[in-house]
Amino acid sequence: MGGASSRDQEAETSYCLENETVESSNSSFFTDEELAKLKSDYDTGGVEKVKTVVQQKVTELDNTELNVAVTGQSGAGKSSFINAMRGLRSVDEGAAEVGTVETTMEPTRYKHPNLPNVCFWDLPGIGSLEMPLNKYLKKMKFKKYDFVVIISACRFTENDSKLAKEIKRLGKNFYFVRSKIDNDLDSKRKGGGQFNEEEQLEKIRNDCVSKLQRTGIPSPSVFLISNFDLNLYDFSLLNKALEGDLTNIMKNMYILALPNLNSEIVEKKRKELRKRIWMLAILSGVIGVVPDVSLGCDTGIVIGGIVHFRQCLGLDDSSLQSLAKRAGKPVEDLKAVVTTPLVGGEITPDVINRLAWGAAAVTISAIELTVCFIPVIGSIFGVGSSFLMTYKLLSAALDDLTESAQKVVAAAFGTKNDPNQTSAQ
Ligand SMILES: Nc1nc2c(ncn2[C@@H]2O[C@H](COP(=O)(O)OP(=O)(O)O)[C@@H](O)[C@H]2O)c(=O)[nH]1
Ligand SMILES: [Mg+2]
Repeated sequence: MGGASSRDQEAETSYCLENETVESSNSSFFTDEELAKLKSDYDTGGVEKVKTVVQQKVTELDNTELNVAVTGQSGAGKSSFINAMRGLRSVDEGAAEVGTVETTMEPTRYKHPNLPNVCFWDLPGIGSLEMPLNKYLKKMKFKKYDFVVIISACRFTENDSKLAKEIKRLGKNFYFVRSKIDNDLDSKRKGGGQFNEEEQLEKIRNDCVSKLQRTGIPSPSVFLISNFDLNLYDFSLLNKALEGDLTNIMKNMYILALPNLNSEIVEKKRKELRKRIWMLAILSGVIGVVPDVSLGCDTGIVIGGIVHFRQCLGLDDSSLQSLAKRAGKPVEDLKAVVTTPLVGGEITPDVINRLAWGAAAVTISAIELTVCFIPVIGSIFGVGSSFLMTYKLLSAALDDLTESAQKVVAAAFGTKNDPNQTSAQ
């Protein structure tokens, strides 16, 4: 990429439409009313007026917390589930201790390694402290959590059911998770005779459902998982259920916090991260606001955005180390498949300039246009616009990082659901 003048020429012809079919309701963090207000603000005050509203939304995004409570009997696999969700093995630094008897009445908080606003709370075992349920409910303050996961390793009890009803009464969502499915299948397999995995899973599911029905939950959903390999069984169904229930911002945080297990998760993360690009581009300003001539836009915003993408896509050094350990592979094997210089070092204007993205066409999804700025594309995407450069650089960076994240996940786990690959503890 050359100097400012060559960039300007490139910018003139450099946007095109992408045919992306995304649900419009999920395409931004704004409600319909907020979007309407944004458009009228733009009409009366231009980008400068819109900037304040966008800045507020970015601040809201950065400050929102997602608090997940994990409860169930002692030994059910609560701590193991939390570790798996945080991409850690039980022996890793910062992991929740596994296999220990709960002696405290206090929930323990575990922050997500890359997203400190996402917290998992390891609750004391529901039946382990000889405490009446009412007292447990009061002490655990379920109101403060965004949703609750109730884990069982064998059968859901009446306590689990009562707990679920109380959580529902408080207006919170709960999810029944049946852990240690790997153990169940192993014993069945070793038991001899005909073995059909799908049949066995269905049997376990039905058994959990009927036990819960007997305790008074009319149509419960139960998700079967192994904390040793979230790529297997019902973990993706649990995610789907959660995505359907969570608000836009919470859903965004939940998806970004997921461990990188397969290409589907990486792609979901890309979609979520993309929602931020136009907002950051707005904050970077429009014509005449060029705080850093070397990139033609606000360098701090671009670099900050790329660092955020890299972490959420699990490409920072410590995420790669954790992934390598989980996959039982040397971290060098994972780093070897990375194709972008945005991984493995400091991101500077020089590194970004060397990628020569300025010459690339910008792809704007139809949805982004309808949601945001169709009528103003001429001015906002105009020649020399800081908005355009930021939009271009962040879109290209996100594409490059996503491509590398896909390769890393494939190198770590092989193809999805390959039974010969494990992410064991
Ligand atoms: N096979 C298998 N073992 C598990 C699974 N989840 C937990 N465990 C084991 O079950 C024991 C209790 O797990 P832990 O997470 O400490 O349970 P907690 O008391 O509910 O926190 C430990 O030995 C774990 O290694 C699982 O999904 N599969
Ligand atoms: Mg525990």
